[in-house]
Amino acid sequence: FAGENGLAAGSGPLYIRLRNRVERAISDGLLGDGDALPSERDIAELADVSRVTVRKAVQDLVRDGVLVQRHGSGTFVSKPVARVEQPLSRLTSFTEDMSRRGWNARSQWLQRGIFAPSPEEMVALGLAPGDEVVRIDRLRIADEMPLAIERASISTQMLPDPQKVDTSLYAALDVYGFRPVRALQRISATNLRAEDAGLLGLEAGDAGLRIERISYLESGRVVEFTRSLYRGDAYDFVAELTIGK
Ligand code: 16G
Repeated sequence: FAGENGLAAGSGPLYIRLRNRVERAISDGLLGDGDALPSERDIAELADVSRVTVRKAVQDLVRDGVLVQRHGSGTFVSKPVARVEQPLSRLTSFTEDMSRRGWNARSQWLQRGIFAPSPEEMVALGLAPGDEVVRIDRLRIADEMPLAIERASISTQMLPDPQKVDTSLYAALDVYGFRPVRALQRISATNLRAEDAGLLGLEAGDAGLRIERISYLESGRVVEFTRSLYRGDAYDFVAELTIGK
């Protein structure tokens, strides 16, 4: 940050000169995507400016999205987030969506097993007392970027063995002949809680999309009840609109 002659040699406000210096360090590759910035005190010493000047330059770069500040851990160069444009009218699986884009889909398991259903699951899946439910909770990851947390509930009548789910839930359901053909989906805005944000690589309070999907078989029976949290900074849900007749 010091440069050959320090910042004093340039013209214009000091914090702007420091800001430009940081941007140059990024464009020259001295600081890469996701790299941590030195501490405020170290930058002040290196560039021979006050900490107030450093704070102003950093604030400016955070406001413009060049840097991100994480409480307790420091300031980092922003990583560009690839946005996913997801059509709202087609019933597809995460694995299919990602492979269509040439991305590699994988999941981190949060929970997988057979449980007594909650009242919410009983109503959504139309279960009777004594029925059991398979829960498949996963962090969905594409090309090593976490995109969504999905908590799927399926009746054991349609998915008797949760271990059969490898990469794709829909592929596993297909094996049993229970591929969904129609779904209802509700999308609402939410501020992520710390634990969910942590899994998604975000900060508590960041924007998320809460998505509830209920999928149906050709026969009209419900096959899947899934509650998801998608990253607000990574998803655009798009739909074609037509005028009513
Ligand atoms: C999609 C669905 C999810 C479904 C999953 C199956 C939403 C918004 N989307 O992500 O309901 O369970 O696909 O994907 O809920 P898979 O076959 O790759 O496991």
